[in-house]
Amino acid sequence: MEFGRSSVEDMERLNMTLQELEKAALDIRIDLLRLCNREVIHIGGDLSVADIMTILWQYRMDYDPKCPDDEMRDRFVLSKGHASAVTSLNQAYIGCFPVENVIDEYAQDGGRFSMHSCSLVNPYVDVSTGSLGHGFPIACGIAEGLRLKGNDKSRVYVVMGDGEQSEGSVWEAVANASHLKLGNLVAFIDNNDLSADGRIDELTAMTDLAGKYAAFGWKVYECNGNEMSELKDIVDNLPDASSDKPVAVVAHTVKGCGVSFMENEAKWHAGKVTEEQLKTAVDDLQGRYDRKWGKM
Ligand SMILES: Cc1ncc(C[n+]2csc(CCOP(=O)(O)OP(=O)(O)O)c2C)c(N)n1
Repeated sequence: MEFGRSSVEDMERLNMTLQELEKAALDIRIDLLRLCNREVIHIGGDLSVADIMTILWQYRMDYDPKCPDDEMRDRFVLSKGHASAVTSLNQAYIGCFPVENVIDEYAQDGGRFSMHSCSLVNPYVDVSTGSLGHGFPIACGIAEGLRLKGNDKSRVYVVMGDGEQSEGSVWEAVANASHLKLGNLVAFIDNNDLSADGRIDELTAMTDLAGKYAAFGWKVYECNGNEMSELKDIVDNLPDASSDKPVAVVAHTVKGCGVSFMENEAKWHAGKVTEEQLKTAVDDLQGRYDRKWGKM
């Protein structure tokens, strides 16, 4: 594999250990911070969802960057489209393009890496997103389309935010996916308790998401979405794509996860870090990893 420091060949990928996955998530977070030193990015929600994105792109999804047109591959929809930086970096780590291209070109006019995921400029993006509440219904349509084509192998993975759950279109799709028995649909909800400008429980009534999805007939998992072992346990044991209940993973996360001055701070929904803040952030992230796995 040519690009990405944590890139692995397909056959090796499913043997990735927990430590390798956590190292991959550490590398992604550090690259996010490097990028955030150059450009304003949605850093809070990129950091909260980094473990979910790492396990999906670098471990779970059947996705060969050499064959993006393969009908039998898994599909991915970033419904919280503002987390495009963490998505592009993970795509880079599996070999879609060099990591440094993402760092250098993100948010540049005419570039492949826009502030919100865009399929017009990046061939590895299945659906353009950014307007919250749109990607998820489209993911349901793709899942139904796969069924109609007789494809009972591919899954559709979709990642949403918890603030996004206040969009009415989300709940139309939740009901419809259950009605259509879309067991090939796996929805991750990055439940970091914060929207762009405050706490979800103070802004809307969209709490107890696990209870809500279960009430609509979904198979629901709840976990710490910043704990790789819990995520791995879930993605290792998903029901078959041919099963009859859509799957929701309500992943409790921390906005700004891993960076002391960003954690649980709504003001870090989007922003840029100074050189000094970058150093503090990288020390925080590296220290967190070293305390768990020992110094590299
Ligand atoms: C329809 C729509 N309304 C408003 C916005 C502006 N907006 C961008 S991100 C965001 C907060 C979303 O919160 P959440 O889904 O929890 O994302 P996260 O905290 O994980 O970044 C909002 C309101 C938007 N992109 N689309």
